[in-house]
Amino acid sequence: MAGRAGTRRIDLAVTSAGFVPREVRVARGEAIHLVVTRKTEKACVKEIVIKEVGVHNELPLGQPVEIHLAPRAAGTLRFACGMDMVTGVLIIQ
Ligand SMILES: [Cu+2]
Repeated sequence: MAGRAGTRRIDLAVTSAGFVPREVRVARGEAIHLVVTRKTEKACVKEIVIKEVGVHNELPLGQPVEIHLAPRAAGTLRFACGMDMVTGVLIIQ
């Protein structure tokens, strides 16, 4: 189990263009700490959903929201807004 020191921080912003970046690459088994900040009112992204791992968090404007993940299997995890319209992907290799 990785401690905080071994956890990589990845910043994810929500802008009028959607999630930035839209694609994040992660090593299998790597502990990551996603820090998601919604920076606009002009997007429908008011929450982030990562269905496969049961993540569903509100994204209050301007408040960083922390999500801890340690994907064990290679593959992709989609992240999306609550309506599944604005999306991005975590690529686990
Ligand atoms: Cu939406």
